[in-house]
Amino acid sequence: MHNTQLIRFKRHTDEYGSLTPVEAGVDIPFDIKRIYYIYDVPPDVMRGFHSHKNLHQVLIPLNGAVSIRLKTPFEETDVHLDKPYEGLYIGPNIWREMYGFTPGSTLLVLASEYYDEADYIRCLNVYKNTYPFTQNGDIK
Ligand code: T46
Repeated sequence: MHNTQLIRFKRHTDEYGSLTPVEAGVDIPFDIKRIYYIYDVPPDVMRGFHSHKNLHQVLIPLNGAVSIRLKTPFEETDVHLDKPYEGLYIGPNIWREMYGFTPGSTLLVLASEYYDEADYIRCLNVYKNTYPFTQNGDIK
């Protein structure tokens, strides 16, 4: 989907296990100002339901799995994350909903900015009405 991308990181695997390095500006298309992680999510809980005005993020399922529903006023797609060597980049102006967290899963998020509630749009109608692009990607 527009303004989102699956990123595959390097994997160093041998008989002692696996290691995945993640470098800002190399594997991640922004400087990382904040990390947070989501865990202990009960079954059947959905999270998210918002978009961001300026924030860039990469979501990495460190263990377990989670599904992400991505929406714009014109597109919708679901991405299943279950590999610790794959991350989902989500740019600004994309609505996201997270669901299907497996028991014991941990979702790591790398973010381009410090936490700022003013950057969130948490109402789907406001999101749709203020979406800055037309269907063919031109600025409104
Ligand atoms: C996103 C998805 C993938 C903070 O105090 N600092 C933080 O850095 C964050 C991210 C959250 N919070 C507080 C705000 C709320 O009181 O933690 C509480 C839960 O946040 P929220 O309901 O926004 O969590 P999610 O899982 O719905 O969304 C989070 C991120 O907020 C959001 O940016 O894209 O994960």
